[in-house]
Order: sequence, then structure tokens, then C-alpha cells
Amino acid sequence: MSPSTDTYAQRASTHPTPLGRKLLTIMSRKKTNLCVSLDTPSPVEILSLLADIGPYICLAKTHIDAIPFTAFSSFEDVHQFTASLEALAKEHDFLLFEDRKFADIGNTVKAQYGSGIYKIADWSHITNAHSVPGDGIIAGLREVAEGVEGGLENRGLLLLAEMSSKGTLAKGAYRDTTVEMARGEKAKGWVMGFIAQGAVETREGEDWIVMTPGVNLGVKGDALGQQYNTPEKVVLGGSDIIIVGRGIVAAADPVKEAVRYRDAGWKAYQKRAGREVDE
Ligand code: 6AU
Repeated sequence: MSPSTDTYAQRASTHPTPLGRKLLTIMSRKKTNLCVSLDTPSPVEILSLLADIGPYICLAKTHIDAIPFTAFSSFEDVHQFTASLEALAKEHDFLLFEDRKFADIGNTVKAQYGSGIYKIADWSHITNAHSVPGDGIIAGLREVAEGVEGGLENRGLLLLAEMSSKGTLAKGAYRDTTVEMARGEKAKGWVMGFIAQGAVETREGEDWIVMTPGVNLGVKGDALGQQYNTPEKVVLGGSDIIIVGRGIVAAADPVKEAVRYRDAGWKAYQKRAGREVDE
């Protein structure tokens, strides 16, 4: 499982999913492989952080169900919030990723993705799912994505192949079976890649976008099992996008940290490519 040395720009024209091509194009154009994880409870703070950090990221990740509902005064407010996320994404040229980690049978995830309070499919370009229920989860989510404006041109799915936390079952054979699941018919043009800690098995004609959480330049972990690596370690190991939460969001100066992680991620990408690629 050796990491790809192709550039984001090269992969932007050949990646097998339309949303993957869009994302790689943004990464190459903005010269960033940074995804910020906006894990803070205030919707106002999330929007103001994004307005500042937007120029340095390719992707903004949310946990919308972790925002206290009291932060919104009505359902209309929730809609306003997601509309503002979409507007910022357009303005600053990044995509949205709701980190919902779906994990149920196809029929149930269909309802969870398309309706409920947050209507994730209406606004989030990317979401993710566990492979534990089997490939019905991929088919169920796909049905919803195909029904939104633009369909699979505007929506993509990641499978969780590996997790960053201590004691996780998602590694080794589980990771490999998850990759196998992403080769299925219902995954074509829809599953763009994985949440994983590094490169996954990639056959001729395949190109998986690997996104890696558990990235921090200051600390090694937290009190609840999170484990951190540096941007350099994960990118050299085959990660295409670094996901950084508290390293940016909990910092005294989030913009300064976003620039620092953006630079570290890009430098590691150049090192992996073996040359000073600038796209
Ligand atoms: O940088 P942190 O530790 O503050 O935040 C990491 C973010 C959190 C987690 O829910 C998420 O990344 N995450 C994921 C994702 C993205 O799916 C998987 C995983 O294995 N570990 C992990 O931390 O929002």
C-alpha cells in the first residue's frame, strides 16, 4: 500500500467520482489539503471561524447534531445556519462535510440522511458511513443523494475504514473489507474514498481520496482515547487530506493555526510527491 505520488491536479482530471474531481480541483487551485473540523457548540462562532479560515481550507467538517438545539430559536434558524454554511463554501471555494457516521440498515439511513431535523443531504456535499452494516448502507444513502439537485455531481460518500481512537476495531482486515465494499456496483461514482490513517489498497484504475483525523502539532492525544499524529506523518503515509479540529478551533489564534496546518500539510504533500509541486 504505497502512497500515490500523483499530484492533486493530475488526479482532479481522472478521479472516478465527480465530487472527488471537484474536491481535488479545489485543493490544487487553493494549494491546501486542510479540512477544518468545526467542533464548537456555537453556530455563530462556527460561521465567524469559517469566514476567517475559509481561504486556507478545502473542506469544512461539521457535527451539526452536537450543536445544542437551544442555540437555534426555531427550525427556520437551523435552515438559516446551513444556508450560511453553503454561502461561505461558495464564497471561499471549499466543500462541506457533515461527519454523521451513518451506521444503520439502508432503509433507516435513507430517512436519517434525507429528512430528520437537519436534512443533511440538502446542504452537505460529503458525508460518511461505517461499513459495519454491509453494503446496503451505501445503496440507501445513494438513493437520497441521487434525488438532490445535481445528484451525484454534488454529493459524495466516504467510508470509515480506520479510526484514530485507541482500541478501535476499524483497522487491518476490517479496513481491507471496507475497501472491498467500496468496489461494489452501488458505490461507483458515489464512494469517493475513506476516513483512514494512511494509504489503502489501490488497484489499477482506482483512486481513493483518503482523509485523516487525529492530526495535531501540539499534543499526542486526549483523555478519551483520541490519538494524534503530525500532518507530515499522515501525509507521507498516504493521507490526502488532514482533518484538524481542536488544533485549530481551540487555539488562541485559530487563523494563525489554520495557516500553520495548511503549510505543514502542503509541505508534506510536496515531500511525498518528491518534488516542489504547486498544484
Ligand atoms: O482534531 P480533533 O481531535 O479535535 O477532532 C477530530 C475530529 C472529530 C472526530 O469526530 C473526527 O475528527 N474523527 C473521525 C471522522 C472525521 O470521521 C474519525 C476518527 O477515526 N477520528 C476522529 O477524530 O470531529
